[in-house]
Amino acid sequence: MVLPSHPRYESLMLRAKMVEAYKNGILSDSGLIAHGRGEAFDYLIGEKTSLNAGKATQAAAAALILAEYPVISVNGNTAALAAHEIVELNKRLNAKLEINLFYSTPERIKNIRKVLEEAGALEVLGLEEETVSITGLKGPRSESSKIGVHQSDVVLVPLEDGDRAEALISNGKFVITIDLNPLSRTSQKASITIIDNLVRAIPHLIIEVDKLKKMSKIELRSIVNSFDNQLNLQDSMELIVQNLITKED
Ligand code: PTJ
Repeated sequence: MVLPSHPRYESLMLRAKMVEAYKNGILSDSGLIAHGRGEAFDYLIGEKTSLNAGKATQAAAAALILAEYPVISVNGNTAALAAHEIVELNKRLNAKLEINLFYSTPERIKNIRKVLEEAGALEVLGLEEETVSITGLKGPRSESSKIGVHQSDVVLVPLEDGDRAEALISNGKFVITIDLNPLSRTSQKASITIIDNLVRAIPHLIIEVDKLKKMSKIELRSIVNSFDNQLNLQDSMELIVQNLITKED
């Protein structure tokens, strides 16, 4: 048994949650590996929300509030780690929730739908509705719901794969991602990248949405326009370098 005093306690608890989600047919086998990569980057950023992640979260909240047709895309890792929080965020934004899987199987879609519905989701897209292929992508992951991602102006895609993120941008979407790796293609290509663990980023996003909802459109636009994703990613990389120099445990 891992004691709460263990320095990696929270990280190990999350790992156990992912193993459980894999056994329950929610997470793909590659999702476990992706989580391990995330763990390594989380360790390097200090396992806490950085100042620059806070700035990106604020800009993401502003963009999502301003959106005319916001959509939150859910994959296995997101459902396993933050189903309740994603559903809560979705309700605050009056957004659409769509299941989009890289390693798609009818069984996993069914299981993820159940997790989201149990977390309180009233409508889940990505199941039976008509789909449209995202230009520039091939295969099952190119399909997106006609009344979901296809119609969106702003899309939140946590832990997205690089090809899909790039294709969404080329299709004119404003793409917000959450990814612990500032070097990933998704991080580099997205309109706004939150370099933080999904389990910290979504609750912070909910708090920011609540705060910013009182602001005018002009103020919100100014927050989005003054955000520079490349500069923010650079800050995350500098944080990692600093931590590598000074880290003790
Ligand atoms: O559920 P599916 O079938 O859609 O598959 C989802 C995965 C994540 C397996 C798929 O999209 C994939 O292969 O993703 P990648 O290309 O491995 O990218 C995952 C990214 O998420 C990596 O850059 C990881 O560092 C990052 N990551 C992993 N865990 C977390 C994370 N970022 C934020 N929070 C995490 N908890």
